[in-house]
Amino acid sequence: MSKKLKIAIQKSGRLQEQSIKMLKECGLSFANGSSRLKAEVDNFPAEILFLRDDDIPQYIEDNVADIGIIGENVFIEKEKQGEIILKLGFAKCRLSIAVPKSAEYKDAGTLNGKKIATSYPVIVQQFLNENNVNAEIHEISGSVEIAPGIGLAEAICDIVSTGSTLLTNGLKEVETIMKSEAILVANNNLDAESKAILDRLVFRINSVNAAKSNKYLVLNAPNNAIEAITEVLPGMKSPTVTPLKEEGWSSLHSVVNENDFWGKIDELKALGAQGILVIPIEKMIL
Ligand code: PRT
Ligand code: ZN
Repeated sequence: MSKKLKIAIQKSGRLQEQSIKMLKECGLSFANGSSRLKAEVDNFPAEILFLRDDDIPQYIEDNVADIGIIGENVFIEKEKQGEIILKLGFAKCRLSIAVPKSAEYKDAGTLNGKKIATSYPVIVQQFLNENNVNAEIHEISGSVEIAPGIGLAEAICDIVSTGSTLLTNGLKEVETIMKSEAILVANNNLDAESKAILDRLVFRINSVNAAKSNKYLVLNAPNNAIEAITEVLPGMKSPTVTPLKEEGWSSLHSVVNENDFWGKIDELKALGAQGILVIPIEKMIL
């Protein structure tokens, strides 16, 4: 039997839906019922393991899984063997220190002698060491934000996304100690066959992500503007130019990055482009 790459993803929670979506966009076909632990992939040499996110780093270290999708915060906190292969761009958040709204806070030194409640003792300790702060870490596994209110700690360190949880609990964010997003992690010692399958998967993820950040652009332009428009549109190579039936006019096809998209459109219009169409790209093979 040929080798299968064992891919661990979160069984349920914030990472689950987008992890599944990304693998499916990469063409992997598998069943994803919430009650299952494992699913075979029909059309790619892989199987999916559905696990608690906190357990994934250990499973990767123990070779139960070869790769996994988890929050960078969890990967750093668990201090397990493994290599970050890719940042995946979803589940973005930050790990921050927060204190009661009324508390005075100047800098990290303010935390000296204080008690900090968190589910991330390793990351918080690193932060304290870097800042030469001596504080007591109180590890709790959930509802960290209520700790100051019930007298358990003077500060907390927790994941923040919109900030509304802190706000409703009368807390203010005073330090961001790490930024996080979903990452693809792999065991450091994959054999050659598994590594080759991983490379195929990474190639597909990159193609899917490149497609998401680029748009296919079609426009009409007078022939005397083609030169100037080509300067604005680098495209994957150079734009495709085809003549229109109307004398002196051409159609140009190109790819533009979403980051500078509106800026490009303004420039193109100013150069005489008309009938501009913007079309999503499904996959972009780099
Ligand atoms: O059951 P399992 O152990 O698998 O899941 P879990 O409950 O441990 O994790 P889950 O699903 O809540 O989060 C998984 C990962 O998503 C985290 O490790 C982060 O990398 C990432 N992530 C992104 C977040 C958030 N955004 C987030 N907002 N994880 C948690 N939160 C929580 C946070 O703990 C706080 O309670 O949301 C609240 C803050 O949100 P705002 O929007 O009010 O600031
Ligand atoms: Zn968890």
